[in-house]
Amino acid sequence: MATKRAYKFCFGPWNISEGADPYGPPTRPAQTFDWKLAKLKDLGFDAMMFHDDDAVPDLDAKSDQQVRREAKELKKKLDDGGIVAEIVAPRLWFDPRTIDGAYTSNDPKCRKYAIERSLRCIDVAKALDCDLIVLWLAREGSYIRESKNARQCVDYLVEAIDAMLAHDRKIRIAIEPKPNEPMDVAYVPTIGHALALSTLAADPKRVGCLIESAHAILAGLDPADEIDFACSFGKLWSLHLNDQNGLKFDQDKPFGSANLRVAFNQVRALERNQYGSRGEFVAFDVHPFRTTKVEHWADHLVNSRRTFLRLVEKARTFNESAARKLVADRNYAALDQMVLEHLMGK
Ligand code: XLS
Ligand code: MG
Repeated sequence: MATKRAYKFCFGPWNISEGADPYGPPTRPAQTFDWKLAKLKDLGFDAMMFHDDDAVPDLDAKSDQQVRREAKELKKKLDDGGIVAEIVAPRLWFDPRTIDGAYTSNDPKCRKYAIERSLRCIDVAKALDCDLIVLWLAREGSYIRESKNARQCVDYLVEAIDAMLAHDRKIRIAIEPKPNEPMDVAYVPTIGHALALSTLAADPKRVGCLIESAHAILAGLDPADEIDFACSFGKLWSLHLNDQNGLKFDQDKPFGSANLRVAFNQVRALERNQYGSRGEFVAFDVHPFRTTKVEHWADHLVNSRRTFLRLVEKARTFNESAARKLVADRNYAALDQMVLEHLMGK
């Protein structure tokens, strides 16, 4: 590879989670935000990702003025620690008004709430000097196909995106697709859907995407191809690397933990597209295992970064000219083995 760029890394407070799952309570005690921020600094990460209410807890109960004041206080705390806010994402899946969808709820009052909440999220981002809003469209889809009009829902999504773009002329929106969970079927399941949606927005230049490895795998896709696809349009503005063992619940495993070769190919795709050279961050949307002890609480983050950097080395030392010869000769059996040998250390 011609360039030897350094990557910048981040994670969110939710990535130091307490181990609860739908079948059992937390296995680790809750930690404060300040503890998590200190941990992020100690580990040498560069930025933090936020949901709007990670930045300003309980923000629905607060006035606009109070939200802005608390966001400014957080900004000072981040500045003191030399940490930037990479993204802010509206958490649109917890409130009772988002039970049947946020932007695509059948109830106009609920849709109104979702848009207003998203505009407040932008105010929080502005106070944090962050111009990138992530939309994980958690409940935009259906449990029962006949319960919603999918054609209408596309218009609702565009209406919400346009309201956000109009609220602040500087912000950009990165759509994070996921095909299912919590929904049976989501309206924006892949990067192709996200980018198609962006063309309907009032200002398509300000709508891009975020790829999460596990979400692509859940859609039956190879995340490396999703990366190349998004980069072909200049639209990959953020990235959630993690891993996923097949088609089951969203696992958010450490990067490379389930399939090292799939991880290698993601890194190779990032390298060839020079991801990061326009200021983009590599985020790890990973969770500790339920079994993780308190003293190993951040190991999944450190391990993900270590694996990523080892795979950058692997991508940069991959014998590209030998690979090209095998491709020209259509000797894919040898190419296949060459990749395995390279990953196994030869
Ligand atoms: C959940 C999502 C979430 C987003 C931010 O699966 O990945 O963590 O990244 O809202
Ligand atoms: Mg994510």
